[in-house]
Amino acid sequence: MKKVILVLAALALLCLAPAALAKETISVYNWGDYIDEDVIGQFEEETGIDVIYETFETNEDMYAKIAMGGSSYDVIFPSDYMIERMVQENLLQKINWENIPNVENIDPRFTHESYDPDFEYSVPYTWGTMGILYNTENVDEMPTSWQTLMDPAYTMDMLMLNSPRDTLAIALVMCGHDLNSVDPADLADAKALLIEQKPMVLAYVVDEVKDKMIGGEASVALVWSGDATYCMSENEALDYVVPEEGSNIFYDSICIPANAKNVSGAEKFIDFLCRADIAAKNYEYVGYAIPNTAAIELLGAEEYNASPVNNPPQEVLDKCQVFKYLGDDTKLYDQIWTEIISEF
Ligand code: SPD
Repeated sequence: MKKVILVLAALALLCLAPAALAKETISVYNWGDYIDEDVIGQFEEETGIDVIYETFETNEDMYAKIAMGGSSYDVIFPSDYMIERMVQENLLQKINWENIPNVENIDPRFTHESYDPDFEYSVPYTWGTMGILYNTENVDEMPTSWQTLMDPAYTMDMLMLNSPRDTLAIALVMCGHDLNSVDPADLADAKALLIEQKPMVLAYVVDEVKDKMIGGEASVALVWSGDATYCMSENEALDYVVPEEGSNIFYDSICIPANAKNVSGAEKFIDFLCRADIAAKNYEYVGYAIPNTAAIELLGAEEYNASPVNNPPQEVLDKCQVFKYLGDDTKLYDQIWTEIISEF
C-alpha cells in the first residue's frame, strides 16, 4: 500500500513540476520601433516576468489580428480611433487603476479624451502630429502646404505612409475636406488625388521612412512627428513642418485586450512603463512626445518643451483633429486604399 502511495505521489509531483517551474510571461503587441528594448530587459529582471514581444505596423494590422480571435495578447498599443472601435466591439477590458499607481505621472490633459471619455480603457503612452519631413539641402523653402506632396519636382523623391487612415486623411485635407469625412464624394476626390500622386511616390513605407530619410534617399516624406524627431537627431539637414491646412493629432495608448490571459502581469508592465525613469528612458529612444509629466521633469522640461516638433505651438494644435472611429464606413476606406495600392 505504502509503495502505491509513493508511486502516486511521485506521479503527482511529475505532473505538477512543469507548472511550478514555468516562468510567468506576458504577451505584448506594439508598433515597430516603439520601445527601448533595454526597458523590456529591465522589466524582466525586476519582476521575473518574461515578455513575449511582437510588433505591427498599422492600427489596421493590429486590429485584424486581434479581431480574428486566433491570438491572445496581454498588452497592446492602439491609437485613439482604434481604441474607440475596440471598446465598441468589446475587445478591450477596463483598467483597474488601483494596480497602476504610476498613472499619477500622466498629465490629466491627456486623460478623458474623446475616444475614452471616462478614462476606463487606455493609458496614454505617446502623442504627436502628422507632417512633412523634408531635407533642407534639396527643398529650398520650408513647405507650408500639403500640396508639396503633389509637386512634380519631387517625383520619385517622396515617401508616403503605408497606412490607409493616415494617408487618406491627408489626401482629404489636400482636397479641402474634413479628415474624418465619410462622404463618398469626398473620398472619391481623395482617391483620385492619391492615384494622381502615385507615379511620383518612391515608396509607401512605415518604419523604413527613418533610414530612407536619414540616408538621403528622398527629399520629402509624410511622417509622424516622433519619427521626425528621431530623423532630425540623426541628420541635421532634416526639418519638420505641420502644413497650414491642418493635420491629425494622434494619441497612442496602452490597453489590455478583453481576452488577456495574464492581467496582473499586464498591469505590472503598464505601471512600469508609466514610471518616470522608464518613460524618460523610453522617450530618449523612441522620440515620440510623452504625456508623462514626471518623466518630462526628469528629462528637463525646458529642453523637452523647446522642441516645436514634440511641443507644437497652440496655433498648430488648433488646426489638428483627432481621428474618429467611422463605423461601417471604415470598409469604404479599406476598399479605396486597396484600390490605390493595387492601381498601376
Ligand atoms: N514606429 C511606431 C510609430 C507609431 C505611430 N503611431 C501613429 C498613429 C497615427 N494614427
